[in-house]
Amino acid sequence: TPPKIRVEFDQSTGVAVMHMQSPPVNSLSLDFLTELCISVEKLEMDKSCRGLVITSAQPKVFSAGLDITEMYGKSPEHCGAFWRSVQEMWLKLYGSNMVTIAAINGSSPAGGCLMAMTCDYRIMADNPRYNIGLNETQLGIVAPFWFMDTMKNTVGQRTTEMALQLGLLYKPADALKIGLVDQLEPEDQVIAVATQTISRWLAIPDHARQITKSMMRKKTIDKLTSNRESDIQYFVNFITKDSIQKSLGGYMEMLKKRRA
Ligand code: CO8
Repeated sequence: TPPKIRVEFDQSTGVAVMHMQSPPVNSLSLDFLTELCISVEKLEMDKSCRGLVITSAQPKVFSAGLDITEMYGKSPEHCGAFWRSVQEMWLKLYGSNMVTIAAINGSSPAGGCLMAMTCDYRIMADNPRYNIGLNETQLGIVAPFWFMDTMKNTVGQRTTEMALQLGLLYKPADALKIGLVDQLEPEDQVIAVATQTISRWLAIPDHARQITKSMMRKKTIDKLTSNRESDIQYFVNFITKDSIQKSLGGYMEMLKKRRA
């Protein structure tokens, strides 16, 4: 199978661009997340790599979020392994020492939005057909506490409270208004502007910026690190419930019908 992640590293700038290329919609499967984590870890260990731009090689979609087929009709063991990989992705990206910028060149629901929110800065394509947000309640599921915390840290308590209950997906202009993204750019310029913008962040002494980032995020990260196993247990119990499986099944049907 072809790689689901393609990394371009520019030695002269110290910036890597990570292209997610898992057709059709970059859904976050166990395989995809495993590959992504290995890529991030490699870059993290490479002292010459100081910045990371995350973007999509798929048209119209940044990432469709968690791969629903990994949580539907699967064994508790599988669901547990899958959830551990979702945690791992978040821990690696939210805790990264690199400057990270999400170049959101398409829709970014749920886990896709989470991934974008782990970054230090978000640039989204100015296309009203795209949307971004944590829409979990629309699937009849509940965003875990660390999804909630990440959004709260990004847009604040009140906006998060409303967005999460209603499962809101925001068009780019509205996402900009609430601060869920930081900048809008024409679709074909998102990646170029991201690589330009990152130089402003890289102009700051690494150690000062890194310590600042880690101090800002430490409490949120520690909360998951110290509750990892119970979070997995909670997820497995929740997702394997008949009622939740039924909601997920219905949602997948809806996705397929909408297309037909
Ligand atoms: N997982 C698996 N398959 C998916 C997913 C997904 N998340 N999203 C789309 N697909 C499939 C579609 O079913 C479709 O399959 P097929 O070709 O067999 O019909 C194919 O991908 C292409 O999808 P579309 O035709 O819909 O493509 P579009 O370009 O029209 O739209 C979108 C792209 C906007 C991404 C659209 O597919 C979409 O809205 N997808 C659903 C996104 C979503 O709601 N994701 C939520 C996942 S849940 C999550 O991330 C957090 C869960 C936290 C769990 C907590 C529990 C405790």
